[in-house]
Amino acid sequence: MSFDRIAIIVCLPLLASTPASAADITVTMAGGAYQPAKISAAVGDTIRFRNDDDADHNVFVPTVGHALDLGKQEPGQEAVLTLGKSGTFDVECVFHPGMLTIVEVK
Ligand SMILES: [Cu+2]
Repeated sequence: MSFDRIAIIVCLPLLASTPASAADITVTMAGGAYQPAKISAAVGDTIRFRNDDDADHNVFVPTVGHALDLGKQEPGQEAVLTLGKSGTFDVECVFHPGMLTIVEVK
């Protein structure tokens, strides 16, 4: 394999997944709450949900058109959500009723 080919393979994923203006937003999960409780973001941004707690948490979106479930985040783990389209949706934790953050994507 030539050096040219190696360079192309290394660079393509970076170009495809990281628009120059995309933001990387961190949301913490601790004490039975997401922080912040309301998030404004743009299409292409990523939200990093980080479990800073000593209990398991979850990222679950029930909102029609945005529904997803990122599974369980154990203490110290994080889940990354890339925002693919505009709209407003709720993020809930299936383990803790009332744990909520609202994401507005422009
Ligand atoms: Cu939780």
